Amino acid sequence: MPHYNAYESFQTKKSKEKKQRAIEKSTKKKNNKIENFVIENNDKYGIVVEVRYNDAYVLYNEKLVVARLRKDMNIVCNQVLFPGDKVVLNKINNTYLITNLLKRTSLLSRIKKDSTRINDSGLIKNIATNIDMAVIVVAAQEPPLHPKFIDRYLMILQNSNIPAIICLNKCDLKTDAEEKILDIYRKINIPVIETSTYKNTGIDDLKKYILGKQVILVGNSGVGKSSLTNALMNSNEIKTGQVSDKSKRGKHTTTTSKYYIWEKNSSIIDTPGIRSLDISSFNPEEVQEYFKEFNDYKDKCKYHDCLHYNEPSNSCVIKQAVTNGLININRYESYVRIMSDILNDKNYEHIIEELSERN
Ligand SMILES: Nc1nc2c(ncn2[C@@H]2O[C@H](COP(=O)(O)OP(=O)(O)OP(=O)(O)O)[C@@H](O)[C@H]2O)c(=O)[nH]1
Ligand SMILES: [Mg+2]
Ligand SMILES: [Zn+2]
Repeated sequence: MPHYNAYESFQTKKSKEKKQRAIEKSTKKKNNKIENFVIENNDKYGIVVEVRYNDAYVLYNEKLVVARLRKDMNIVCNQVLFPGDKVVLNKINNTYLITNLLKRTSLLSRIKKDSTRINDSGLIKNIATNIDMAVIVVAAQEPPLHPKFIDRYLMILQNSNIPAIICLNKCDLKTDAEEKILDIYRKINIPVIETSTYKNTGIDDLKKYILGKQVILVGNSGVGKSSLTNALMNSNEIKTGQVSDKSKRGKHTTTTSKYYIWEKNSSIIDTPGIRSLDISSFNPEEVQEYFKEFNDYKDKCKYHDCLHYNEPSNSCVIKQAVTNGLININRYESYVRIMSDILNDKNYEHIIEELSERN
C-alpha cells in the first residue's frame, strides 16, 4: 500500500520536526538562563568541590557548605556545575543559594556513549572546569600500559586547550617494555614523571609540576588516581580499590569527581576512571592536528587532502616517515585506530600490518 506508507512517513517526519523544534526551544530557554547566571567576576566566591544531583558542596570562607541553585534556574545542579567552578553564594535562612557562576577558563568534557540510545548519538558529559593542567595517570602494570589510551587523552585535552603531563604510577612494577613506551612521549616533548604510592617515590616530582595550579587527574580505573591524591594530601581517607584479580582492571571505585586543596593555591581534582573515551565527534581531517610529530611531514604528501590512512605508501610521506622510524609506529597505530573509529571503518588492520612488515 504505497499511499498509506507515504502518508505515514509524512506524518512521522512532521512529528519528528515538531519534537526537534520543542527540544531547540527548551535548550534555548535553558541557555538564556545559564547566560544570565554567568558573570565575569566577583570579589567573593566559593569553589565547587563536588556535585551530587541537586546539591553542590562548596568551599566557602574556608568551610565546606552545602548549597543549591537559585530557584528560578529550575534545573538540577549536576547539569550546570562541576568541580572547580567558582560560584557566588547568598545565605538566606541558613540555606546557601548559588546566585551566580564566574566565567570559566576551561571546561573539560567528553562524549559519553549511551548504549540505551539506538543511533549511538552520545551525550556530552562535563567533567571539571577552570583547569590549568591535566595529569594523565597510567599504571606500569595492572591495568597494563597501552599508548592508545594516552593518545586519546592527549587529543581530548589538547582539544580543550589543557596542557598535559603523563604520570606513570606503580613504577614499582615497571619493566623495559613500559620504559620504551614512555620514551615515545619524552621524544615528542610531553613531560613524563614516574611515581609509586607504595614506595612513596616521585611524589615530590609530581608536586613540582602541579604547584600553584588547579589540576585534574585523569586515567583509567585502577591506575592509582585516588592513591596519588591521598599521597598529595598526606591522608588515607580517600577510598581506593583493588584491581580485579582476573581482568587486572580497576573496579571504578571513585564515582564522582572531587576537588581537593593539597597546598596553598594548589588543588587537584580526582576523577572516576573512564570506561571508554569516545572521540567520534572529531572530524577525520582534524585528527592529524593532534599528532604534532606529523607536522614536519604532512604537507609533503602527494595529495594535499591526504588522510595518511588508505592512501598508498608511495604517495604518503607520513607512512614513509613511519617506515623510516622518524615517526613512532605505536603513535601511528593510535592515529589509524582513531581514524577508523571516526570513519566507522572496521577494515583498518591491513594499514598497520603493511607498515609493521616494513619496519
Ligand atoms: N603496585 C602499586 N599499586 C598501587 C600503587 N598506587 C596504587 N596502587 C593500587 O592500585 C589500586 C587502585 O588504586 P586507586 O587509587 O583506587 O585507583 P583509581 O585510579 O583511583 O581508580 P578508580 O577510582 O576506579 O578510577 C589499589 O589497590 C592501590 O592500592 C603503586 O604505586 N604501586
Ligand atoms: Mg579513584
Ligand atoms: Zn599522507
